Amino acid sequence: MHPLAERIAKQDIRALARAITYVESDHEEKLDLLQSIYPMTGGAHYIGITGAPGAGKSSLVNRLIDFLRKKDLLVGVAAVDPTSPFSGGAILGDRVRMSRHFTDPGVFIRSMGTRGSLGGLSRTTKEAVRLMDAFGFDVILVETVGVGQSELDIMKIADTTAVVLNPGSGDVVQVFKAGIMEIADLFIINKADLPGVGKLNGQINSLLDLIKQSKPWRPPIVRVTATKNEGLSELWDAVTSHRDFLRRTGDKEQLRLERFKNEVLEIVHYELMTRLSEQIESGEEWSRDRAAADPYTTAKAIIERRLPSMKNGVKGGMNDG
Ligand SMILES: Nc1nc2c(ncn2[C@@H]2O[C@H](COP(=O)(O)OP(=O)(O)O)[C@@H](O)[C@H]2O)c(=O)[nH]1
Ligand SMILES: [Mg+2]
Repeated sequence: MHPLAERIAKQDIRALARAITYVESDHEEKLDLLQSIYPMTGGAHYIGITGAPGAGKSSLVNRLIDFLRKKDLLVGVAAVDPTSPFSGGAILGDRVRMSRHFTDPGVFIRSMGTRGSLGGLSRTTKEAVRLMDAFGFDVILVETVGVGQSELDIMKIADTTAVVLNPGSGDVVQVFKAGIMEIADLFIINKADLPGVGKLNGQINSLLDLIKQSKPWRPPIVRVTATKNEGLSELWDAVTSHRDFLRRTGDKEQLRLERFKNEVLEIVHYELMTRLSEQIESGEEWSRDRAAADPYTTAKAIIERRLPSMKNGVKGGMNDG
């Protein structure tokens, strides 16, 4: 077992932080480490929280941490929102708001994405969440801005995906266009202290009628005012109902299997691409085929030459266990 994995198993928080740095920096022992911690995962419930910048995701996460800590649950947070107060692009007020959690050993907050990672933000985040799961957090919150494909990809790891909307903002249309509606398990109308809650509720319901007809789970809509700490228990009830639904219907297994498959593909894709890109950039691969003069022929030649050896091409330790 990787020594960091052993320390993570003993709930050594410094080891967890170090391990996430390994993941972010594509450390050469990263795959060994992830392989070691994999059997320790599966205990946490992953909650993705997505929504436009300013929707109140960080405020909500902050309140949820308090709420869950009162239930004695261990909470891990991965913040992918570059503007989130956890990530350093922060406004002072938010930092102060968050800071009390830093002294609580039952809370671990890590911001992702400010560092560039070769593996891409979504992969790095998944791996960080895995590490937190192995550590033994009961609930892992992933905050992300719902804007691009990588955010959508991040949400695919969540057991429960919550989409945060605000009354009077019109962002429900954006959410619909971006395909986020389909992945939502739960809608949070945050800033329910503002006018237009009923209207937004109606809009969400109409859009749900359009897309969700065949699904057995209809995403509930909960109203929250994060700044006043209102609606948190309703929100948690909705999350636990969804969790129970997943367990009852076996969808959780299905989800994990689906995830497993996607992850294998991602790892294979990434490992092959990195190796091949290195060779191509150093001229090892493509210079041999340069005479072919067009990129298609050259690419084809490279693929044809590489394919037979692919089964031996993945970094050590990946295919022996
Ligand atoms: N009126 C109102 N404002 C809120 C509420 N929740 C958050 N805000 C404010 O919305 C702004 C953006 O919040 P933040 O949590 O940083 O949003 P994020 O970008 O989605 O993480 C901040 O000024 C918050 O104080 C709420 O329930 N009601
Ligand atoms: Mg934020």
